[in-house]
Amino acid sequence: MRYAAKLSLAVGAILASIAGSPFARADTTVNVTLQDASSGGNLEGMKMTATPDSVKSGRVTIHATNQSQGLVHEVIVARAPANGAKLPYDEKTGRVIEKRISDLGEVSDLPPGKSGALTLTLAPGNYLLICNQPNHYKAGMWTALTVSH
Ligand SMILES: [Cu+2]
Repeated sequence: MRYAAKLSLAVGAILASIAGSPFARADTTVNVTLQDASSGGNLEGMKMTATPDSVKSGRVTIHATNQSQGLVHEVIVARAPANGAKLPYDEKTGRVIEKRISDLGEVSDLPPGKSGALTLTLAPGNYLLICNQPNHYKAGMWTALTVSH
């Protein structure tokens, strides 16, 4: 074997070992669907689904798709309050009080049928994904995301 070939094999082995290390994890994508009664099926309230709903820490892309036929939806990523407490909520506006939550980023105001994405670096912990269009959170448009080590 010629020296150059040996060298490239060695480099390949090193790259393979890096790829297998926890420092070179591929980005993770969480697909989030946003649905209401206009989306088809027999959904009465509103629904947000995250797939998967549990990921490893690091860079996570939230890819949101609004499957509604008529309503704007959105996804706000927030740290879940400690000890299972509820998010601060304003009954008058029908919205979670955004300035009182740890809002890490959002895919805002997605028109019906549209998709959008957001990439965040998430530490281990419990997160909530919510839609904060008026009354949507209360109608069930939120879901949990767990980030592990
Ligand atoms: Cu919504």
